[in-house]
Amino acid sequence: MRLSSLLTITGTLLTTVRAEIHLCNATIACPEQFPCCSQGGQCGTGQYCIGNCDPRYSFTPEACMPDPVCKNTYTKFSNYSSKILNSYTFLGNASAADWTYGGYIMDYPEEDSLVLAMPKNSAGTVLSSTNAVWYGKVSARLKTSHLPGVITAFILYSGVQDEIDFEWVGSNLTTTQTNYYWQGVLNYNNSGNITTTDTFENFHDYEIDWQEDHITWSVDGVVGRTLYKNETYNETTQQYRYPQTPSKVDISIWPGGNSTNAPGTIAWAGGEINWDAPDITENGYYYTILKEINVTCYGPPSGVTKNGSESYIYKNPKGFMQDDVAITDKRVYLGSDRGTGMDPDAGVTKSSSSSKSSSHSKTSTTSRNSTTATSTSKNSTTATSTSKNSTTATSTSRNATVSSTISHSSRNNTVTLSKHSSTSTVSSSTVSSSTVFKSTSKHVSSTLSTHVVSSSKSSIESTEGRQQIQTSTKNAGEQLATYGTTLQMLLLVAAYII
Ligand SMILES: *[C@@H]1O[C@H](CO)[C@@H](O)[C@H](O)[C@H]1NC(C)=O
Ligand SMILES: *[C@@H]1O[C@H](CO)[C@@H](O)[C@H](O)[C@H]1NC(C)=O
Ligand SMILES: *[C@@H]1O[C@H](CO)[C@@H](O)[C@H](O)[C@H]1NC(C)=O
Ligand SMILES: *[C@@H]1O[C@H](CO)[C@@H](O)[C@H](O)[C@H]1NC(C)=O
Ligand SMILES: *[C@@H]1O[C@H](CO)[C@@H](O)[C@H](O)[C@H]1NC(C)=O
Ligand SMILES: *[C@@H]1O[C@H](CO)[C@@H](O)[C@H](O)[C@H]1NC(C)=O
Ligand SMILES: *[C@@H]1O[C@H](CO)[C@@H](O)[C@H](O)[C@H]1NC(C)=O
Ligand SMILES: *[C@@H]1O[C@H](CO)[C@@H](O)[C@H](O)[C@H]1NC(C)=O
Ligand SMILES: *[C@@H]1O[C@H](CO)[C@@H](O)[C@H](O)[C@H]1NC(C)=O
Ligand SMILES: *[C@@H]1O[C@H](CO)[C@@H](O)[C@H](O)[C@H]1NC(C)=O
Ligand SMILES: *[C@@H]1O[C@H](CO)[C@@H](O)[C@H](O)[C@H]1NC(C)=O
Ligand SMILES: CC(=O)N[C@H]1CO[C@H](CO)[C@@H](O)[C@@H]1O
Repeated sequence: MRLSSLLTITGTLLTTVRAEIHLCNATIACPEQFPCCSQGGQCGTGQYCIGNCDPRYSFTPEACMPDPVCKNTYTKFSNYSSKILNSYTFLGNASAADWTYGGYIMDYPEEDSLVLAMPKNSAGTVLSSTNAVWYGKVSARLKTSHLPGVITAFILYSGVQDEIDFEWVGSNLTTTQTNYYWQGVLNYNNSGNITTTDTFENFHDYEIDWQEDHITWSVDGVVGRTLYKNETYNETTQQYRYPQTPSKVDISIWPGGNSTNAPGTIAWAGGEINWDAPDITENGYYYTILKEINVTCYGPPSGVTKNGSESYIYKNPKGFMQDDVAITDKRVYLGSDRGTGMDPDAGVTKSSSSSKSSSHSKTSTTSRNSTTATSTSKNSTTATSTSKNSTTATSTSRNATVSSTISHSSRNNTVTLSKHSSTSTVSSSTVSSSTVFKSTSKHVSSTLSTHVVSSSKSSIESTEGRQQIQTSTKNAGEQLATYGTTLQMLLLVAAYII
């Protein structure tokens, strides 16, 4: 029994213009104007073209920006939140940061850690590496979330939906689930369990050792599962259905048991989530505590096409297997949120750079005019200040009455960040409202705003259920077009496997 996938699709519609959504999937690629297909199955520019842009369903594979090559990192998340960039404004400059986030993060000095939070009714939080790994060893020291319906995940995930997973279901804290996917194809027999002591109470080291011919999943240095590539051969298609393409590292907390999810997902998640559990009423959120992540790169496979050393691309228009990947010096960042792999500097104003830091990647759900600030500093400012400024920018330029429909807040828009916030600042992704969350903790002065994560960078643990996703996205799109006012949409689509 196991999961699959969570997809958080979020978008902003900031105009009164009736909008049209372009969806993408195996049968429909994105149009030229919105060439990049996000994991949410939506077409857009900017953030849609970096991160986990899917080259298979984009206008052309080149619409997706190349992934920055693997980089050895040893990150201690102690007092680290200010170094993590907001994925909503991040345009791919991996030299600016090793990690981005969507959702809610805060420092937790007491345990020298970072809290990934999931306030009431929210989609949770995802932390993503800015560099890809193309074979390597990735380990994380963390305490998982707990209670039914609450999922913590640590995964490697590629644009074509190759995926290697650790997942924890909050209703069973002694089981660590492992799984893998090849190109998002469902397979009901790929999961496996590792038994440990309580994952909520204890820090454990979880390691994925991803090599060309095998993968091991380890807990505290003990291998709990091994998968050989040769076990994944499909006779019919004569393919190794083995994760084999450059992948980002994601750590996330998400509501598998949210009542709006598919019944099978809720069952897998251990039941419906209780949004009035003490975690919510006392802390203001469910949480995962992250202490450390190490990434150790292995070299690329022998025989790889190498025309540089900076980035990974797919060299064949139709092939997305190991042999289709090449290493180049192609640029990895966009000049603006209008940029795409075909024209990274589209939308960059020539004369001078604008000072606004607000950035909404352009999608087919937003009209041209909704992107007020065309420029985005390559190095986004720190998450906190970015969100503050963009809040201001957004709410002054628009009628930023945030609809209460997506208020993530618990009691009367107030989140009490009591447990983890003693001296920390709270960062959250951008933002259309500055008032949805206000910390009441005397130690936290910052405003915690609702988050809007571009769908290209949202809590992506996705693999399957594209059809469900398509359907839901379309409905949401219609809704947006109908309301036609400043409105944020947050849509969680989760799919499941029995
Ligand atoms: C981005 O950040 C990197 C490293 O912090 C720095 O070297 C580079 O100059 C910055 N670029 C811009 C445009 O600020
Ligand atoms: C969770 O379900 C509630 C309804 O119970 C809904 O309002 C909310 O949007 C859902 N959250 C997510 C992230 O799907
Ligand atoms: C990360 O690497 C450091 C240095 O080698 C090591 O001390 C630490 O235990 C590692 N952490 C994890 C989670 O693997
Ligand atoms: C957790 O899952 C394991 C493996 O399926 C099972 O043996 C164990 O009984 C479960 N524990 C609880 C508390 O459900
Ligand atoms: C793994 O454990 C979960 C309970 O935590 C159980 O439902 C599932 O069947 C187990 N999977 C396998 C492959 O044993
Ligand atoms: C797969 O490869 C491993 C290691 O090379 C070997 O031990 C195993 O027997 C092989 N399995 C199959 C099914 O070929
Ligand atoms: C092999 O691929 C075919 C075609 O996609 C599929 O129908 C079949 O189920 C696969 N076999 C296995 C063992 O996964
Ligand atoms: C954008 O705004 C300009 C001027 O404010 C207007 O002329 C134009 O029609 C608008 N375009 C869209 C797509 O709303
Ligand atoms: C936006 O605000 C202006 C002035 O406050 C008001 O006249 C207008 O009707 C509002 N538009 C919407 C869509 O709420
Ligand atoms: C918010 O709720 C708290 C307790 O739940 C209450 O004390 C406070 O007065 C409320 N504030 C507002 C503005 O309603
Ligand atoms: C792709 O999306 C279109 C339009 O939403 C839908 O008709 C079609 O069934 C989808 N195809 C797949 C394979 O999901
Ligand atoms: C670019 C920009 O407007 N930066 C401002 C962000 O907000 C802080 C204070 O909240 C200002 O000091 C910055 O100048």
